[in-house]
Amino acid sequence: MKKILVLLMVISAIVLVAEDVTVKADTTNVQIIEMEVDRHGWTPNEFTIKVGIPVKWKIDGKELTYCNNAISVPAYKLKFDLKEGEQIIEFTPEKVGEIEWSCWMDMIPGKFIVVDENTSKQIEKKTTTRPRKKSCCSTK
Ligand SMILES: [Cu+2]
Repeated sequence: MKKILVLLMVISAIVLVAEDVTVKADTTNVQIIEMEVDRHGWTPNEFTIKVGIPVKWKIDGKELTYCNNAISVPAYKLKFDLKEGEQIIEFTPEKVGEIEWSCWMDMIPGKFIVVDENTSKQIEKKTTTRPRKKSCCSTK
């Protein structure tokens, strides 16, 4: 009898844990990406994100210049000023594909690669980045 009780407790504990995990997955349905900004540009400057899931874009402004002090993401109609220290920009990618963005003057490029979770395994992760134009932010 005791054994059965223990077994029941173990089973219910497992069920509880399993439920807890499900709830967590639902409430933390957000993807966080982190980026640093200095006079050389963005680090990293390319992010793979999942379609349909809200993104929190944590930006750490370490060294702002005339050039890198604002970011424009035309595809998302997003344009915002950067400030020293941390800030969080939120958006939700609605479509799969490559989203190119840059500093406000279109000099320092960055990219989001938006993937479908179900097909993301088939997409090769690119390690190459677009060449950076030197004229803009390396004067300091
Ligand atoms: Cu610029």
